[in-house]
Formats: sequence, structure tokens, C-alpha cells
Amino acid sequence: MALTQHAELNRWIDECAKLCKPEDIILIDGSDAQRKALIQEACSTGEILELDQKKLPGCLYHRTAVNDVARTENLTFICTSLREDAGPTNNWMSPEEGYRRAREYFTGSMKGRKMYVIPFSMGPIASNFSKIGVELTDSIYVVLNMLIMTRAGKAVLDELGLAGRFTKCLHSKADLNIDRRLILHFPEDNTIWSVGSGYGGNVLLGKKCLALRIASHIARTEGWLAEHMLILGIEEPNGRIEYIAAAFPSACGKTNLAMLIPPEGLKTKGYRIWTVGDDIAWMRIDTDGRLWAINPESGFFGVAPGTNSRTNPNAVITIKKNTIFTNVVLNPDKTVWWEDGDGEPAPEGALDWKGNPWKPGMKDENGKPIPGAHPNSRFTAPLSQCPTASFRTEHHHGVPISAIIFGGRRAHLAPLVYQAFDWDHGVFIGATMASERTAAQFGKQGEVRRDPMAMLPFCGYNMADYWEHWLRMGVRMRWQPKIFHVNWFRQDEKGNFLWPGYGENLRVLEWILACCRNEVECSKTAIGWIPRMDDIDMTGLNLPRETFDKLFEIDPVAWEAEVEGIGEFFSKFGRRLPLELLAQHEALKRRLEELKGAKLKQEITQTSVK
Ligand code: OXD
Ligand code: MN
Repeated sequence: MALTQHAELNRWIDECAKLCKPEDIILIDGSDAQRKALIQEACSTGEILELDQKKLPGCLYHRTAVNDVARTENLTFICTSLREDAGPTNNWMSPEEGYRRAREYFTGSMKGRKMYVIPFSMGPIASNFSKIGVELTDSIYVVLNMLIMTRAGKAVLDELGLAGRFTKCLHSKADLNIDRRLILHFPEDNTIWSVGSGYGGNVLLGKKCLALRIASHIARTEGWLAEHMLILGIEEPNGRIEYIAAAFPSACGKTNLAMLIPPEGLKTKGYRIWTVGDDIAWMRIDTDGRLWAINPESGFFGVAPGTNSRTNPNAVITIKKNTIFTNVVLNPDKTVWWEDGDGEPAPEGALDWKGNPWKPGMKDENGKPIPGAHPNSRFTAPLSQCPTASFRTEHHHGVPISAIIFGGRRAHLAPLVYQAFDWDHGVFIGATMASERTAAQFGKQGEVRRDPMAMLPFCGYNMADYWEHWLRMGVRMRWQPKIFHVNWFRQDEKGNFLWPGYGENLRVLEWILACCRNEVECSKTAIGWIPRMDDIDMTGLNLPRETFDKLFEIDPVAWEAEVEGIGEFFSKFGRRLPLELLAQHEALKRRLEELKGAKLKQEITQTSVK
């Protein structure tokens, strides 16, 4: 009997089964009974371990293969007929080559295993915003994660009906061999093929692969935006809620910002934070001419190390139950631990993320500390468990966006916050945003990595066309959100952070919303509008005047080097680069020259006065 009532879906499942040769095909219906049976099965093979069900009810533990702990960008490809359509920032392969190479790895890859068919919806089922995908996988770990991260099961098949459109997502762990691993996107076929990996970002195909790479391509043709952004609501005591969407490169604290707790000094103002999403935003222009956003996901796939009651108390509560922990320390009492988390590590009997006996203070042969949890170890938890989860996550319309924020990690260059002069300037700011490598990252420290709109690894087509699309979206909106840039990571000469970050960031968000309501006047600078000191509420913070000044210093010489770097980056895109961005680049250059001239004049006057 056919597995579903959708003829094309049945045909495709058949085709993939012939290729991968599973011993059985199981349709994921979304029921609790089926989920529990799968957990039992995965526990019996050791794929998953049940944690202490009293201390961590519903929680599970998993380890990935040692060489399979992060997204493998070098093995991730956009497979379009024309190389130029993938653009200079993506790895490209022709669809013929992609299918040919991956087919070899998929051949017989599910022998002796089951193939699970997961119908899933990105976004609330039946919302105009949402997209349906079907993932075929040989991993129960993937099924259990997808049940948290997406709306999955029979209701999605019902919505798909007899002939609905869906993204074909095929995944097999195969032999987890890094030399036979590929993450392929075929935007022209609405298809994703991922083989040889078991790491979330490579295999939860609804997330980065569908909701960003494939969705960004679809969004361009359909006239909306698929972005690597958190969505957050800020409620004032009068009940008014304004929503912002913010893009930061991976590992810059998006999850923390999305669940922010108002700082002590602002508590009396009575703000309340609503978390809509921590990673991905799909945004459309509605009939009111405004930009509305949904979070297509229904869970968090967050980085564990660094998550604690100080940095993110809401996350700590969120992951107390029904959570899957991956590559963290397993304590002898079947609880979990990670670096910079809460509590002390178990003194004896713990196992590290590789499954080796581990205790605090262990060092390798070079005397370097051996981490117990992998730095990219993760928790997968339902969004609904977050104490600040927005009541609008299931609303089909999503939430109206008042401000868009771009953020980078710059030690010296970028001020704490500045506002774009207009939409095109905001697109330029997003297109040129960058971060400096920290000691924790591979590569030369301090090196600038451009990560436009935090989409560098996630844009499914030519980045120049993507900017063009952003510019056109601005023209189509009657009410454009205002665009800002923030930098929580500015340092002094000694390398100390100038801004405390975390909950204190609300002070900056408060200013941003005041700008959106035209309630404050700003100071004009060469790079954008910055706040006047009195307009950022510093109650209870004790930030000295000179620190504030340093946070907003604009050094024309450093910015000149930045302008040069931007020029080099833009030159990669040749004639496809939108003229509007070239014009913005020229205008910035001109404003910086003026600033340099003015500073020089000031210095000369000061010297002659002395
Ligand atoms: C993520 C990422 O996992 O951006 O969200 O890498
Ligand atoms: Mn992300």
C-alpha cells in the first residue's frame, strides 16, 4: 500500500529507497507513542542514552562521531546550472556532478537500517508563510531532533494533500566518513542531499539547509526574505510590544539576546521580553505595507558551553526537560555538564564528549586543558518551554518588525550602536558587516571576516543578487523598519570589553525603539546616527563618561582601512554588484574624508592655541 496519498511523494520515497536500500520504511506520524518507541529503539543500540529521568525528565544524550562536530562549510555546495548563480561566496558544483557524486555515497547506505519519512512544516502548519519539507533519514537522532525543531507528522501530510509542493530532503549517515561527506543544495529542484554526517547543522535539513539556503532562493523568486536572524518582542508597561529582528554571525550570542532578562537598573521600568526565535526569520511584506516575520522553527539548537544562570537564565530553565544534549560531559549520575555552565563538574567518573573518562583539570601532552564538552556541543529544546516564549509563535501572520539590527564582533572599529541614514544605507551596513577572528577560532587572530547579513554560509544564491533583492524589498515596503548596527564587543587598549553586554543590551534596544518612534534626536556622524549620551538609560550601570565616549569613537584612519577592505570585498562580485551599494561605498568614503579634514583642522587650531 502507498505510504501517503501524495503520488509524487510516494514516487520519490520509492526512488530513494531503491538507491539507499533500507530494510524498512517508517512514516513519522508525530505521535507520542511512536516517539517513545523510537527512543527505546535508539537506546537499545546505544545511539541515544536516557538521562536521569527524575533530574532531567524527558532528556536524552547523544555523541556524534569525533570528526563530525560542526557544519562542514567546505563540503557544503550550491548546485546550480550556472556557477555565477551560486556566486563567489559559495562552493559550487553542477547538479549533474552533485547528484553523481552523492549517488555513489548513498548507494546501499541504509542497508540493515530503517528509513524514516519525516513530513515537516517550517512555520505554523497552513500559514501562508510556511513551507513544507519531507526528510528521509536513517537516523533516529535526526527524527527526534526534527520533532523538536519543526512541526512534524501526520498533520503536515494532511496539509500537503494530494499534490502540495514540498522540499525533497534526503539524508543518510552512511558510514560517517568525512571523505564521503557532502551537503548539497539543488535550488532549481527544491532538493537537499546530505550524506556522511550526523551533526545537527548538516542533517536537520529543515534548519540551515531548507530554512536558509533553499528558502533564500525561494524567497527571492516569491518576494520575501529568509534571514539568519533572531526575533524578539519588547513589551512596555503600557502593553505595547515592538519586535526587532537581529542578525549576528554564529556564536555571537543570538540565543542569549533572544531570551534577554532586563538588567537590574531597568527593572523598575517594567519591560517584558518575548522570544519569537533565536536563529532564523522569514519576513514578508503584508497588505499593511509593513514587514512581518515568523520564526520557521519550533525549537532551539543552542550552543551549550557558556550557557549558565548568569548568561542566559531563561535557556537554563528551557533545557531542564525534554531536551536532547549532544557532545557535552556525561556525569556518572546521568546528568550533564559543560564548560562555563552552572555547577562544578563531577570530580570522578564523568565521560567527555568523546566518551573517554574525564575529570576536571585534565591536560593533554602539551599541557593544554582537555575540554570535557566539545566547544560546539548543543542542546535541542522546544521553544514552548522557554519562560519568555512569545504567545505569537503560532500566529500565522507572525509579528510586525520595527527594527532590523546587524551586529559584528569588532574590537576597535564599530561603535556600540549606530543607525543607518535610510534603507539603502542599512543594506550597505548589512552587506559589509564583519567580525574579527578571536583566539578561539581557527585562522589569524584579528583577521576580518566579512559576513554579510550573517548569511555568508547560508545564502543559497549569488550574494550580489541577494543584496539587490534586499534593495528591491525596501522599495516595495510602505513602512520600512529602521536599520541599526551594534557591536557588543568593543575593547579598550588592554583588551577589556567596554560594554558589559548580556541583559544590559536592553539599554541599547530601548534607544533603538525610541529612534523607531522618532522620540530621540541623534548625532550625525560619517557612518550613521549615534545616540546622545543622555538618550541611553545608564541607570545602575556606572559607566564612566570616557568609556561612553570610547564606545562611540569613530577613528577616520581605521575606517579608511575598513573602506578599503569593503572595496576589495565588493570587487569579487564584479558587474553583479548593485549600483546602489557602490554609491553607498563612495558616499562613506566622502564622509570619512570630510571627517578627517575636520579633525585635522581641529588639531591645527588646538596646537596654535597652545
Ligand atoms: C547555528 C549556526 O548553529 O549559525 O545556528 O552555526
Ligand atoms: Mn545560526
